[in-house]
Amino acid sequence: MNKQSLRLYFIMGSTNTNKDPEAVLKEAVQGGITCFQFREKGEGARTGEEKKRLAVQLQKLCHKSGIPFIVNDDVDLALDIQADGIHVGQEDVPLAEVKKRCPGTMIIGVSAKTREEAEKAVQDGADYLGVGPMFGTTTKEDAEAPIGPQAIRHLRQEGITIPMVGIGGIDEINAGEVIEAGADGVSVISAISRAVDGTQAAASLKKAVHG
Ligand code: 3NM
Repeated sequence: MNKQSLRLYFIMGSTNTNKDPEAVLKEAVQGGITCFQFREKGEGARTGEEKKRLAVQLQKLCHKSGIPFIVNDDVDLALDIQADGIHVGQEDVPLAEVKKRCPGTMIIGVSAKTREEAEKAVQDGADYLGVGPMFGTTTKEDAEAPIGPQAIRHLRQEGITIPMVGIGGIDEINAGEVIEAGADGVSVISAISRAVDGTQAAASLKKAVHG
């Protein structure tokens, strides 16, 4: 996968915003996001046909803007709507199974924080890693203690060379540290989804990761 497309990776589901998710994604695209992940999780999350309807709506917007559309965790949905990729955590479907079911062209992202998890993900064919939480976050209900940008620096020192993004509590102030530590990009939810002006928020983050 193209590392450049991981530079500003926006993640969102309907529970991450009080606004219309499509409107928020439009703002984010205008502000310069380079990748999008549909992550429909948490209390009140949509399921079944309703979830699919929202996914397709957001996917269309991404396609129009040439932005990769990645589905979190739900392999059936990703295959059904022919998403550009799928992202799985350590507790989700095993990577080997995802690889077996998905076409070789599909981007596969994996959450990993330790050297062991990262090496296994690379061996099993991950295209990129999501490493976190970098900083404190309240967005993910079961998020663990922050591991900081140094976790990315360590993984690089340990020889992990595949594309990596930092995630968790990242904003325009601390995004630069994550890049400096060796990440190819930053993943954010609330810094854009909860912003008053998503376009401005995305543009500020974009500036922070290019500076
Ligand atoms: N995964 P925010 S932290 C979805 O550590 C997610 O793997 C994490 O949201 C991990 O940008 C996280 O609002 C939440 O902090 C990110």
